[in-house]
Amino acid sequence: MKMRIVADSSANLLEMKDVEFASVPLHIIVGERDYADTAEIDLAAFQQHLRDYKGKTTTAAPSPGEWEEAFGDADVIFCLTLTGAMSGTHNSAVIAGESYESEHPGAKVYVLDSLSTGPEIYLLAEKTRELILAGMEPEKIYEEIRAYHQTTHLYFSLASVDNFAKNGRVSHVIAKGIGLMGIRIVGTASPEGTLDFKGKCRGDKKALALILEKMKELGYKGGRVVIAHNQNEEAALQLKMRIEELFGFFNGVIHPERALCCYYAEPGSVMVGFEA
Ligand code: X90
Repeated sequence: MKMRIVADSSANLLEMKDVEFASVPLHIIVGERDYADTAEIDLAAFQQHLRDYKGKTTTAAPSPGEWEEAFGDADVIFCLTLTGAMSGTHNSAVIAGESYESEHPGAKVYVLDSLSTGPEIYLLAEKTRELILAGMEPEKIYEEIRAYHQTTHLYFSLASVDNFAKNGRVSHVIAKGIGLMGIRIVGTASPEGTLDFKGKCRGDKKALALILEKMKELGYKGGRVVIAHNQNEEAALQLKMRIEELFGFFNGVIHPERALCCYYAEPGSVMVGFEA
């Protein structure tokens, strides 16, 4: 039985060892240009274009066809998506799953709404991989992933929410004043899969301290951590150091965001997924 993990590009994940994996790109539209968020994208040039471009920019979910193509010829697909409360990506995956199952009798597509994005999807993908490699049955794997999902969280520190506001995903009132003088907005993914702002901080140091405080409040005890950043490896490393100080080790990974996350979590931002 051929099993495959498929996640959208908001997971900042391009490949996985020892299992079948595919990433499905969201799209970022800057003027005439449609950037598909794949491994081929030149992130530096993309971000430069975003900075320079003064007109309207937007994003788009992958089409059901793009999802289906990524399913390949697998018998069982674990499909992990960006929150359906903020994007059509999840819906598109559900449609693709139904179509794939009807075209491939016996095949099964499990579509899980992460109600989150980025590092939290990354954690779910890692867990799915672990369960596949352990030789578990698909139905049991899906059950375990859903149970694991109850223990994972996302926190973030954003340097600006302009692109959220421009695309009608947060109000202009909230957006105002952020992005000025090193103000960071700290927030989390709500249980419904929407942005839940927890506080404004001056500078990374305070933002990271607030994130760490929230992590401990939620019961973080040194579990797996995934940190994604947009041109702010320094903040990611600071958080890693603070976790090491507290727990004696850092069980995690740090990586740059891919294009979709870079668009919304603008330069200076940090996203943290963790188990509690
Ligand atoms: O066009 C589309 O369908 C894509 C819309 C995507 C909206 C969410 C992107 C989030 C990127 C930003 C920081 C964390 C947000 C947490 C949301 C629950 C990352």
